[in-house]
Amino acid sequence: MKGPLFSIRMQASLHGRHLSGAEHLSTAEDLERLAAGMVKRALGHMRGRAEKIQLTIEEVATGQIDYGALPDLHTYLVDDYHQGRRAAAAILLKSGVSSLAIDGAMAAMASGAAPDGRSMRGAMLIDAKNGNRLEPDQARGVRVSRMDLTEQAQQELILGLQALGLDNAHVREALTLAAKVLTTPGIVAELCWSDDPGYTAGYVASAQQGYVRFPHLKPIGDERGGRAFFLASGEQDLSELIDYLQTKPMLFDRIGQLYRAQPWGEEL
Ligand code: WAQ
Ligand code: MG
Repeated sequence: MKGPLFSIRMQASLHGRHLSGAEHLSTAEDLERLAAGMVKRALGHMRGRAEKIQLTIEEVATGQIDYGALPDLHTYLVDDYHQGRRAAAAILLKSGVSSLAIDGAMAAMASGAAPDGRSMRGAMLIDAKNGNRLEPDQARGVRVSRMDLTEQAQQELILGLQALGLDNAHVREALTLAAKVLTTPGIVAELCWSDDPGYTAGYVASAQQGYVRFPHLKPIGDERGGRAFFLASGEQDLSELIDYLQTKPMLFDRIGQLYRAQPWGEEL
């Protein structure tokens, strides 16, 4: 990408509540197209049409941008969300997250992790050992931003995902977000499932296992989704970690391996 880059972020709300968000890093020439796409998304969301749309565009200092690779992608087929959650828990346990922290994260996401029982706008921060929630604002959570794919990586990813019958914006955006989360010092793993009622898939991401997706992590029709980032130790500097997630610009210029779906086997 040539010239300075801009961070472009969209946040849309309906009835005073968060509806939809999106974030990209873009050249000046691409801003208009991206802005139009974001407005379209906010107006055509599955859960209703936005009443308020905020777009924020800020130039990013080129010297601050770090480059990296996307994690490998795996899909394990599960019969339903019960089996999906058990499988996701097994992967998290292998990644060093305690049962206590896993159960707490899943219970919070399943019942709506915000204080009003709805989905949060961002992610929970959870101590991987004792399961304590560490994000300063339990309604907002922490929003990861300022990450994207390079043009070339995006093309490669689209082709690779198409070959697996898996190319959609949920997968591309979640992979990119998870990639940045995995570069964050102090984060050992992530758990996510969508808040879109029609989209039941979710994933666990960790450095060792990559991006491991499951077609079912919640029942169809459920509007409660969320993200949990598991922290290695509650002793690290939280404000530094949050600042990294929100503001460190990361561009992914390489994709990882994209594996075909296989049945989940408890032995994995
Ligand atoms: N930073 C932190 N948390 C976020 C962000 C962000 N930028 N965007 C969304 N969240 C949180 C928030 O609590 C949402 O309710 C929740 O994540 C889900 O967001 O491989 O679509 O955009 O098939 O609904 C994962 C599976 C799909 C993709 C994830 O998330 C696949 C998805 P959504
Ligand atoms: Mg959503």
